[in-house]
Amino acid sequence: MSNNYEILKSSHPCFGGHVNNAGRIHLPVSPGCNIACRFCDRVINDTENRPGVTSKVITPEESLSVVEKALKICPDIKVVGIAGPGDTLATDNALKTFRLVKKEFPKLIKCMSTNGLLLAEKADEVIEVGIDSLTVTVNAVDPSIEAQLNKYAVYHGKRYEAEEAAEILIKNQIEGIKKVAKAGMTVKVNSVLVPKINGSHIEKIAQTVREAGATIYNIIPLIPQFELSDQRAPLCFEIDEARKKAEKHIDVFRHCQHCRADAVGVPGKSEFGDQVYERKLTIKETFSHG
Ligand code: CLF
Ligand code: SF4
Repeated sequence: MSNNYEILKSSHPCFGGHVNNAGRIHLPVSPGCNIACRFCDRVINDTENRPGVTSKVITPEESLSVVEKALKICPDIKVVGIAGPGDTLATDNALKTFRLVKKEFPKLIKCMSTNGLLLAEKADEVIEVGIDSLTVTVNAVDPSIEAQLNKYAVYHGKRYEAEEAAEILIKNQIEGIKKVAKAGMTVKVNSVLVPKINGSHIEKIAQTVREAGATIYNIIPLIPQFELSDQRAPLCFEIDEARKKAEKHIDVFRHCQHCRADAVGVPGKSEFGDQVYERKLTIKETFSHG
């Protein structure tokens, strides 16, 4: 089935719509995570601008008034995205929120981001809810590389470590991408580029996810922190090289802005999160869209 990539290209800031100044609002409704990326600081705070960092988690019901308020402040918003601060499929909050948003704001594009651990088993529900664009963060397709990037996964109530966790994660990501792409959903894959760990593996990831049905690929430079604080961020030429290799297989998105999980506005151009969320809280929690 063909997907809606051509429509997203003009209206979704992360699928090409940045050229039209399309905006997005992130709803931080997903609190917990089921994996443990070694670069994930699991923080909720007011001061940092990093992917997935947020000030507080809101409920699916609260989301509606938040979207209404955001649209008044920033009419350029075309996309409602959920990208954390934890994983969107680890709890039911994200899908519940999208159901409510779909009813109240049928014209807004529904964009979800997940680590993919539960994507294969939740694919039918994701399809039924009518997500318009799905991002899966795939940092490796080889378990020995993934194990250096992710410490463990909690899957069906059991904790799996390192390579065993990586095998489950990768299998479910690829199977999940295949299922939703086959149903006509446009899938973007994000990879966090850690030069010394997956730097020479990017082309393989791009090729594998393209074969599974992904349409577009985004390379996010590592922000060295937490267990990967001793790793360095990629240099410009390394990002460029990785993009060129990926581009042999799949369209590449080059305008990622490392958004917070409660970002509001046109990425890289305007930010209204302070006004919309009245950021007040500083508490420890989880984060996502890494
Ligand atoms: Fe948000 Fe992500 Fe949807 Fe975009 S962000 S959930 S796909 S609407 Fe976009 Fe921000 Fe980069 Fe993400 S610029 S961090 S890729
Ligand atoms: Fe979970 Fe996202 Fe943090 Fe990874 S980066 S541990 S997927 S919240």
